[in-house]
Amino acid sequence: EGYGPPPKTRPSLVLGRLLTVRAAVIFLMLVLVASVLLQAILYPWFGTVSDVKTNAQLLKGRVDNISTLSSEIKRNRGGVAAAGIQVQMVSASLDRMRSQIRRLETSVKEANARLQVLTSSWEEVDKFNAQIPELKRDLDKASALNAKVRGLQRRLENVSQLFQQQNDILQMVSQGWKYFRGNFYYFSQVTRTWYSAQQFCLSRDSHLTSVTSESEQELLYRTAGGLLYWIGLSKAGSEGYWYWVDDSLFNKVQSVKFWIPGEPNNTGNNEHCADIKMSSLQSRNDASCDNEFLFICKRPYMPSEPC
Ligand SMILES: [Ca+2]
Repeated sequence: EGYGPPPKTRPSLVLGRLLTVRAAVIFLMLVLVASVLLQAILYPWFGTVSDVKTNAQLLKGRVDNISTLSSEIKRNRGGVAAAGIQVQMVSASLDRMRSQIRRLETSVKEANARLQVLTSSWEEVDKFNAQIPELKRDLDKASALNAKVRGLQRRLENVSQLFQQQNDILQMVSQGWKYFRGNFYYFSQVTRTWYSAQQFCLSRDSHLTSVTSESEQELLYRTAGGLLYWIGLSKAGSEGYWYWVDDSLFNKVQSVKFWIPGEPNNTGNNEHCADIKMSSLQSRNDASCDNEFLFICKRPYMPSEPC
């Protein structure tokens, strides 16, 4: 208020202003006093106000906290959604695992059933194994028995063969044949020429008899009893060698003792067949083949196949 060109002041105005200042100072003083008084009176109130203030501050803090939480929640909402998807995925995985576990359980049950079957089979095998020694003993017994049976069978075959042999011999004997040391001999009832007699013998699967041992010679002359019988000895070829008609080997040295002394004399140069006529070891004579004499056929015994 003191600066600027000096106003053209009037004394009334200056006085007015002075009064206003004084009034203002007084008013201020009054306000000061009133405020002191009010403060004194309202002091307890201020305490309450300050509490309220404190409470308000606390509330504000909580509101702040809540807003912070809210923003955090907002931030986490995305995370929660992702977690939800993950939970769904985990749940699906769990479902798959459950079904896999069920399949595994089924497989395990099947395997158990098979195992039981195998176990029972194995028990069977064990039973068989336990029976093996007994079976082996039985087998040994059976094989011993089998050997016995084979032995008996062989004996039976032998017996059967003997029976067969006896049967063959009896059959031949019943037809008039004599059996001696593996040969049958037939002494005829009728007379024939040497050749005709040989033909008869052939028709009975035999030949006019050969004589290859002393015992055989003895059998023949004894059975002949001094009667004339053709035997299977004849001369062959221009040299006139004696031969057996049944192809036995002619033993010239051995046969010397079987001729009647002085024989063979080949009377009339026509005696080419031999007979026995004496009841002795020296019983053999040569005679004309056209003579009709009794005759002796000889057939080796051939065992027939067992029936
Ligand atoms: Ca003679």
